[in-house]
Amino acid sequence: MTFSRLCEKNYILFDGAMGTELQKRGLKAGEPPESLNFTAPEKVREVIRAYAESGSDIVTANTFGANRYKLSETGKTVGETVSRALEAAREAVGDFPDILIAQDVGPAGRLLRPAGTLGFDEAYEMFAEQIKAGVNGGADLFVLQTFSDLLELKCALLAVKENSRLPAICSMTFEANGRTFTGCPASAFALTASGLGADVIGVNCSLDPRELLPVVREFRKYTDLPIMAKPNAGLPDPVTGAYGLSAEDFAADMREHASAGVKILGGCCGTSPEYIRLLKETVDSVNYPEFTERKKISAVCSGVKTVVIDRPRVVGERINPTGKRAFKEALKNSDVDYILGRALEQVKAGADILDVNVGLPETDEKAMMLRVIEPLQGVCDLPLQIDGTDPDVIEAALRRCGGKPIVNSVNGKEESLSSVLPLVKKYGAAVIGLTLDEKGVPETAEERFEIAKYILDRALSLGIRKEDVFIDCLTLTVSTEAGAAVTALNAVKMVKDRLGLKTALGVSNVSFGLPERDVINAAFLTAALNGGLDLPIINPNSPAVMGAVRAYNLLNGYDKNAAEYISAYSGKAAETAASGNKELTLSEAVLNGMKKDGALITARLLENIPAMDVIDGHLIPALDKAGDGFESGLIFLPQLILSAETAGACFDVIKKKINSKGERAAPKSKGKIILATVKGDIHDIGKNIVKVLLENYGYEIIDLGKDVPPETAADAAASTGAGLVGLSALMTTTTPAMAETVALIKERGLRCAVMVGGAVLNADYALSSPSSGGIGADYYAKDAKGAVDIAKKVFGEKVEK
Ligand code: THG
Repeated sequence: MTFSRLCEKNYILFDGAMGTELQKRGLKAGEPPESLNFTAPEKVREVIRAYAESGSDIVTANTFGANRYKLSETGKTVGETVSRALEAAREAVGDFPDILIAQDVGPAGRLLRPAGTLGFDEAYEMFAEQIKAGVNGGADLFVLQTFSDLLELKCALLAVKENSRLPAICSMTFEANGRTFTGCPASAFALTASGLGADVIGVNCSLDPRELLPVVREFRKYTDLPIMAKPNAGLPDPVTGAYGLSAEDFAADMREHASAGVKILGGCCGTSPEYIRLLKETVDSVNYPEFTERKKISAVCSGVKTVVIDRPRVVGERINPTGKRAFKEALKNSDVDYILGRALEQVKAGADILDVNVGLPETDEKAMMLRVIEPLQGVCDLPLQIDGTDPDVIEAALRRCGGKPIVNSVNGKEESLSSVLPLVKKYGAAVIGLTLDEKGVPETAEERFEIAKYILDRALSLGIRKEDVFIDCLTLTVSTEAGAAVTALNAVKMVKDRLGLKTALGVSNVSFGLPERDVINAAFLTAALNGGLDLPIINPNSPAVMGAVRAYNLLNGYDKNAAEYISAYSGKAAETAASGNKELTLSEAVLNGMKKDGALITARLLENIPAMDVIDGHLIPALDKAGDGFESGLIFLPQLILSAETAGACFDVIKKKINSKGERAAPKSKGKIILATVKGDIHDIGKNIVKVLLENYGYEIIDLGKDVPPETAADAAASTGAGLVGLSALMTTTTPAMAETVALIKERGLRCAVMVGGAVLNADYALSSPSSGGIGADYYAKDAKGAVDIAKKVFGEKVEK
């Protein structure tokens, strides 16, 4: 059986949970499930066998965490673990010849830069090792699942594509807000993974079938690929560990997924062979819905934001050294913060997409591109447009873009077509085609149209979608070419009408060499938009030019109730009268994770105001703002981490200043808090979020890490005199260790409060006494924000509602 043959079936049945099934069979808390491939392979076989007997078309080998980082504690190599796991799976399904075996590939377990410390190349090597082991061990396909960072998923998928020819199912884990934990929306995932050559787009874990239904419906708008859904069986009961949804309810709810056109159905945490058996009965009684061709859309995205090009979208041109002395200096000095500043400026001014050009003679363009692209995606959430001619530079940038970027550009020259288009195809990008060829820029619109047609044909022949080809009919300057503007406009109309393609134009080119350029740029832009221009490449900081875009959108019905227009200009007069300058504030630097700027602004502030006032009046409010933004979903974890780091850099400057004056050393923290994931539990992601947030609010955190024994926690509470201890547990099996830790702290008579949190707890269970089966904590933190409120209460601060 092959995967493509399997796709001819009505529905494809996946399996259910591996982890919770192995726990039932004695997997100890904290023990890597992959160890059982060696110590108890019969249990692994038993689980897989049961899924085969329940009707699974695909079963999963016990390899979810089989990567070099997570296996380090087992003493086994990736190669031997993967090969053992695949062997166990093969033995288990021996007499089911049609069942496929998927190698399970989970995330690295460490965050990628800029939010974490793991480099892209390092992560790639890690995934490649796993994939090669799977190929050698005879896996039939890969299932990359439970990912939350789109860049990490991309890294893993590239490792599959570049080291095997096997199919890849890509699945991410979504929260109730329709985004992953790092802020990736369903649309960005579907666009990016489809472009990179995934075979299936899916969702697994975290929520129950009903909660995940909107996510799979959203997938359908952005991809034609088969869709997979493997929800959890609800949430576990904190005391019994039983999951909320029975097998019957789960199967009934999954019927809606089947009717919505989800092709591959299975389960995640809490589901068992019984769930799969009932799920099979369900799908056997539903007919896969007639696949209606979806409306073709043009769209690009970053790892956290999708931009659909269904109306004019502004491409900011300011990350470009052309004609700018300061920018050239910044490139020569590798001053990344300068470039990030230009990015933020444009985001603020209303850009939808950012063009990134760091090419300068006598500098290493590729090195610079690599230096810029990572922090750029940390501070701004817009999709990028990679501007360059060197295929090496373009590819380097494409690999590290956590989304679907635009390549700017390819042109009609053979050399360009044959080197750039394959990259566009491989990385699933969109591309701007310039209407010039070996003979230069044609004088007539007709000839430019012919080149556009040729570029489109070449793109289509490589399998690039028509919707991803944008044509730039080339703006030349009217100062030397009287007919330049008219020719470009005529060509735009022809490309729109006859080819139906989206169009781009470097609008500002039109006015090179003339005074008051914005006057010309704005007028040309309006004419071009009326002629069908979709992607004006402009300076969004120019009020006249941005005004032309806003007015066009309003006049053409894209701006409902004039909401965008009003929000851009209301209060404008008051604002310009009051401020006058546009200097970056400390708050902006912190919120955008700009360490160097933050440090500089702090130093400047310290020249005029006392250190404590800089902290209380500037830094703490900035951190509060970041915390608020995170809670209300305006910013996401990577940005929160960056802003915490930036605040740290600012504190360092303040500390130095205070020390040099012989004043009191470190700024006072609002209170000391110990955090730990309890013994037996290796999930520290929840604890880490709480940590970041508490630090953001100015508390000093002593982080004991994960798998922390009760004694260690109690000892630390005693020796540090912390006023609050926070304990986290994510598995039902580790809540007893939590109760033990609380008991020990109380037993020793330590004067600190204890708060507990984690997905498997509820207030009742957390706060009730151990004698009645509870944990006996002083406080229950429902989420990270709850932990902050508790800290405020404990340390005597007002809790805002
Ligand atoms: N088509 C496509 N891409 C492009 C262009 C295009 N990318 C580059 C360019 N043209 C669009 N970007 C710019 C960037 C800067 C300027 C014009 C277009 C510009 N710079 C001033 C100068 O050179 O004098 C500097 C002004 C300053 O110092 O602030 O005008 O056509 N696909």
